[in-house]
Parts: sequence; structure tokens; C-alpha cells
Amino acid sequence: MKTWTMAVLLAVAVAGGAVVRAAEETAGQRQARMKWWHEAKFGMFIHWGLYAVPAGTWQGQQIGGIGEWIMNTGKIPSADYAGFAAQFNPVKFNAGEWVRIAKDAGMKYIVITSKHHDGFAMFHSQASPYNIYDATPFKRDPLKELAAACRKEHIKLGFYYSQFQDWGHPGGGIYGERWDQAQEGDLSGYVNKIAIPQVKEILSNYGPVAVLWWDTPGNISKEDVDKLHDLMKLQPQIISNNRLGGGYAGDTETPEQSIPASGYPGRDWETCMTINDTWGYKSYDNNFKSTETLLRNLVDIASKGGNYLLNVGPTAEGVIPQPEVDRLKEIGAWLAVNGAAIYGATAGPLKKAPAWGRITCQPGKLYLHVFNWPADGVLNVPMQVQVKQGRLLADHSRKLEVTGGEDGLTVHLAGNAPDQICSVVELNVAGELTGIEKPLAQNADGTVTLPVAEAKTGNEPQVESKEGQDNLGFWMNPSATVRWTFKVNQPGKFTVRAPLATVGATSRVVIEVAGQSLDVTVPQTGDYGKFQVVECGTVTLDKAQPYELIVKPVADGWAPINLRAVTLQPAP
Ligand code: H79
Repeated sequence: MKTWTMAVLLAVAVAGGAVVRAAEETAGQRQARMKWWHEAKFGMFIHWGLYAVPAGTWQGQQIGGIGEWIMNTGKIPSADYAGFAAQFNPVKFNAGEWVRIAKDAGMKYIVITSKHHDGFAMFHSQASPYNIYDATPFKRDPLKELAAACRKEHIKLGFYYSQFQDWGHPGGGIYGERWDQAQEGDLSGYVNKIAIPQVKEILSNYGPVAVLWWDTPGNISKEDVDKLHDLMKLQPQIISNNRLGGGYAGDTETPEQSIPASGYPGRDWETCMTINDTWGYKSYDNNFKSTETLLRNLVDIASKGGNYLLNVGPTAEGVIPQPEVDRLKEIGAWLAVNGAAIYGATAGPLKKAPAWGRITCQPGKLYLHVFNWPADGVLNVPMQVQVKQGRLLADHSRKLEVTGGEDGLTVHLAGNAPDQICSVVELNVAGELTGIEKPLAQNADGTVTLPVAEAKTGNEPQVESKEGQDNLGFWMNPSATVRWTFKVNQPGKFTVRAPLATVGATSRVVIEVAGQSLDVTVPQTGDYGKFQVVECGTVTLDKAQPYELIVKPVADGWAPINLRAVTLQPAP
């Protein structure tokens, strides 16, 4: 996790708690407002702006990081950056084609950058001439065209708007230092002269707006945030995210480039992610994720109850790069066969995903998404439920035998996997459904591993999964604790270790188990993603019985930490 992300989320978390519409909206009304979004599951994020012109290169230098940040990362003077507008003439832009690409991918909604941090509006704004209609040879309003194309094809359209960061107008917010005189000014002046009028425009001039995707809350005053918030009344059905600031929780959590290990119980959420390593187009970023990764991400997210907002970064000519289109097409082909297991599906019933894949639910149905087709054709599903029929979505004629036992259901998969990436088994089920989850226990060699994905944490901290490694982060609150229950059958003395990370200063926690308490100093590792295995001490667990282990911040000397696991190893 980047420190920066952490700071922004901290701003949200600290202010958090307020619920946007609690006063005006009943649970039933909210459910009705969110219905299309719950069914949609899969949307297209579009990052398109002036940054597509430099496309990652400035004065012959390739600028590192994400493409839409090039002005900031490359410290490009405002006048030079504004100069890109003269070269921005996306004559190949065809709104109908973009909508077709989204539709063919099986996506149900689009969220496009109406103005990113660079401050350049991608619509015809009256509030500032620094926009695609007034400042480029293009002289068209792509958001107007996209809104019309989406309406025609029944695709929902939402707008991203960077309310705080604006490097192109005086007074606009900046993460980091200003680098140009032209940026000098007062934040409230910018918010009232640019952000508020522009948000009013995008919510007034483009028909129904399905989503407002705020980004980077920053430190706009509460008074000004309230004004931004109240503009959403212009679109009473709009769905907004949690990045406005000012204590507004919004409708959705927005993990960026990561999939939370257990979703966000009690909250709607949407993972946004790039197909390569940039949001805005970079000519030389060819690090495209495979269709397998992207599709399994969609399934993983659906199995945890979330939505997937997958990004494309069109070029300055207005073209979505072909490698992105190719991958989206393949996902769409899979959804055309297996969509019943995704659209409108809810999270699977198990806390922990089975090793063979993922599970999603529909009323009366369970969908087994098989990533790893078992060689012996036998699939164990650790849950008890009455099964009326099992079949493959890819081939309805292949009926599958399903038997029940103490360890749960056994599905007999005759033949080969119909899909190398993910084959879906549909089970018609009846009655109560119970998961059979094995409690954490000692391994044969006596060690106990307590992974963060299996910890009880309450609402905070949260487990994220990155590159296959679970990581418990966003642990800002010193009164939050993390606990596990596990069974010991070989009692004895154990050495306790934990991979830990913190930045800035050391931090302190205590680990409590069986009435014993270990004082742990978390070393500075320099990065929340860089872990050091800390020797915490020894404990004695002298009975064959379940124990509870708790990790608790120490009030004095606590700083936010990240944790991967706690292990107990038999000590000599
Ligand atoms: O719009 C996309 C990003 O531009 C935006 N959110 C998504 C949806 C975003 N803003 N900030 N961040 C994401 C994270 C910022 C990371 C940073 Fe950096 C690390 C900013 C400064 C250090 C990356 C590396 C950008 C510049 C250098």
C-alpha cells in the first residue's frame, strides 16, 4: 500500500460515519436506487484527457508512473501542458464504437473522466475555457456524444470528476508541491469558481448521470464540500463513491488496483483497475494483464459481492488501444456463456474461497467457478445443501452427478474443462445452506499459521490482496484489534513471529494469548508493502483446546501498521 493512498483514505476514515442520504432515504428506496448497479457487476472506466497527447513522454524523456499524472510527475509548466491542447484533435473518436466495445465486453456501465487532476475538462464548460471544446481544434463535446450513444444502447453513463486536485487552475489542490506560479491561489476560490460550476454542468447538461466518481478528497473546507455534495440533488438517482470527503461515506467503497480479501461486509464496493499499468494512455506501456487474470478478477470480485470497474486509456486520436479491446472481447465472449453466474449474483457463502475457484449465488442457485479443473474430475464443495440438479453453463447437456457427505458436496465433473480460464457449474439448490469451515488448527509439525484473511477484525483494519499475498492494512484506529481462534492438539511452548511493516517511526502492539502478553516493537520498514518478520517472544499453550490470540495496538507509541500473519512455532 502506498503511503499516499493511505493518507487519502485516512481523510475519509477520520471524517467517516456520516451517511449521505440517511435522512431522506429508506432502506427500500436505497435498494431500488442501487438495483441496476448491483445487477451490473462490470463497468468500463475511461481515462481520457490531455495527457493522452504526451502519452508518457515529455521533452524526449519517458516519465515514470501513471500517464494521467505526467504533468505533476514531470513538473511540466502549466503553459507547456496547456500547449498540448493545440495538438489534441481526436478525429477517430466514435462514441458509438466505444459503447459497442463496452457492450461486447459484457459491461453495463461506463464512467469517464470529465476532468482529471490536470484540470482540463473533457466537455464544453462555461466555467473555464480550458476544455476540449474551446481549447482544441476538435471543437466537439465528447461527453455529449457519449451520453447519446449510451442512451441509445442502454448503457449507464457516469462521470469521474477530480474535485480537489486541479493543477491547471489557480488555487486548485495538488498532492505534493506546486511547481508553477500559475498554480498560486486559494483553494476555496478554485472550488467555487471551477469545481462547483463544472459539477453543476455535468449534472445538468448530459441527461441522466448514473454515477459521480469523485477522486482525491484533499482538504476542501467542510462548507465547500457540502456545496459539492448538495449538487448531487440535481440527479436524485445518482450513485456516488466514498471519495468526496467532508464526512460523506457515499454509496460505494473504492479499492484501487486491489481486491479486498473478504469484500466490505455491509457496504457496496467496486474495485477499479487498469488493464496495463496506467489509467491515462502511455504509448510504451505494454504490460497488459492477461485475459485470464482480468476474467478471474471479475469472478473473484463477484464472489465477494463487489463490482469491477475496468479501465481503458484511449489515445489522443480517440482510439481504445487494440490490446485492451482484444481482452475485453474475450471477457465478453465468456460472459455471453456464463453471465447467469455474474449479473445480479451475490457473494458466495464461504468465508474462504476453495482452492479450485470461486462461488457466486443467485436465488435457488449456486455457481461454482472452476479455475483449476481437478484431474480426477472430483470437486469438493465444503457446504451442506440439498442439490436438485447440476450442469455446466457451457454445455447444458452435460448433467453432473452431485453427492453429499460429511465434508460437503462432491460434484463429479465428467470430461474436460469447457473453459481453460473458468468453467462454471450451476447447481439448483433448495433449503438452508450451511458452509463447513474447518477451524484453524496446528499443522502436522505443530506450527500454527494465523493468516490475516481469517482474522476477525470488525470494520477496520481491512485485508487487501496484492499479487496473491494477503495484507492487513488501513489500520489507523488504535482501538481496533485483530483476533483469531485456533485449536491446539499438540500443546507446548511456541515462538511467536509476525511479518510487520510501518513507516515514519516504530510502532507498538501487544499480542495476547492464554493470559500471556508479548510486547512487540514494529520496526520501521520504510514502506507499508515492505515486511520484516518480527520475533515477538514465546508463549505456552499447555492444553489441547481452542485458544484466542489477539493483536492490540499500544496507546503510547502506536503508529499505523501493516500485518501479514502471526505464526506460532513449537519452541525447544
Ligand atoms: O484516476 C486514477 C488515478 O490517477 C487516481 N485515481 C485513479 C482512479 C489517483 N490519484 N492518485 N492516485 C491515484 C495514487 C497516487 C499515487 C501517487 Fe504518484 C504516488 C502520486 C504520487 C506518488 C504515481 C506515482 C503518480 C505519481 C507518481
